[in-house]
Amino acid sequence: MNNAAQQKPKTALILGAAGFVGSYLADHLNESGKWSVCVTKMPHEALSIQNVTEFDLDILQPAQIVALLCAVQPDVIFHLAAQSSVALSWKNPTLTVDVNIKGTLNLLDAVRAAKLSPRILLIGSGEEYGAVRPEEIPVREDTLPRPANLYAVTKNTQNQIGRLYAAAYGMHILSTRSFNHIGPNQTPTFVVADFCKQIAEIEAHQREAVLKVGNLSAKRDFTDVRDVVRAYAMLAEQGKAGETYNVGRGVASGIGEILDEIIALSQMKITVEIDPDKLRPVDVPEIRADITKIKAATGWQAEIPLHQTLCETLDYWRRHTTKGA
Ligand code: A2R
Ligand code: GDD
Repeated sequence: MNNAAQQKPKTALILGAAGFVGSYLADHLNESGKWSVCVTKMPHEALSIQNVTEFDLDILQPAQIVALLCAVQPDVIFHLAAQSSVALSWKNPTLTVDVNIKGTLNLLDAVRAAKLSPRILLIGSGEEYGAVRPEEIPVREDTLPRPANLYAVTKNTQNQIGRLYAAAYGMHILSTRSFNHIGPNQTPTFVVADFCKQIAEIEAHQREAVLKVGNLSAKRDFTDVRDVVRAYAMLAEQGKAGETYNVGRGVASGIGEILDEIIALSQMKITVEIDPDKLRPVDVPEIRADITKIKAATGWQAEIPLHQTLCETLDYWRRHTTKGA
């Protein structure tokens, strides 16, 4: 028997696992064979992840979190539960503040109340950097964050709470600043899933050949979700308490270029139209990660080419779109 087989698996707890990233992370941890995986979902959500123990949890209910932690006794907590949409944060600021700030505080206070000392990975956002100056791109973790939307404000507050609790209470909390992540099964609130879903519907004759878009001039740093969850697993084991790590490819792609690349994957003749509803009050022109720190700490870097992710995401939507007349 080798060493890995002899070791008792550690327990990983993924909060907010019914979202986009959760199932990829659970599958990745299970495949490594090193973890026993527990996951939570909101009571109204459904989960279809293999080999996990499932719990219902609303992170706005502190007593539920304490009871869960006492039952699970996690070695590592991946805090994915969030209001994750920048666009929705403009429309529902209160929900965004409640879930992303109060929810995180509830979690950290529950860990203290349960007298546990797990490693905790808080998932933040590249959006925290906000209005970066051109000379600050690619952005390093020590760049002054200037959040330019409410989602980014809440994630930056989460980061500060994490650092405060790590310093004040000796908790093993570290944070990511995750840049845009994409792949099959993402909700079409986000740009790549949105474009691919519309193209699949056009191909299936579910809608006319007009693709509705928002701001095409923005540049963002896109990474496949399967690379992202690899980074989370590595950081949970090798990251340093109190620290923040960028998780991104380190390459910025124009949204217009991505749109052209996805349209080129289709045989259809498609017209592009700006939908004013998809434009945001503020949209930072470019965000791109400097990934020196995570590379030095874990050796991680993105491996899956962007083109592959775009092809797989479009194919996912083709499989999930019913053919029209
Ligand atoms: O909003 P819902 O019903 O889709 O549920 C989301 C869940 N969630 C909560 N879980 C527990 N208690 C709450 N009060 C609560 N409110 C929302 O967190 C959803 O199932 C999950 C987040 O998943 P997604 O929105 O799909 O985010 P994704 O892409 O998996 O991102 C994971 C993390 C988040 O912290 C993002 O802000 C960051 O990566 O980019
Ligand atoms: N959603 C959407 N739909 N975005 C569009 C569209 C469209 O039709 N057209 C252009 N965009 C632009 C947005 O204005 C933005 O500049 C960019 O595409 C990416 O938008 P989203 O995919 O909605 O993602 P996001 O950058 O706002 O937020 C995502 O990335 C963050 C990290 O950088 C989310 O995954 C966040 O949870 C994450 O923290």
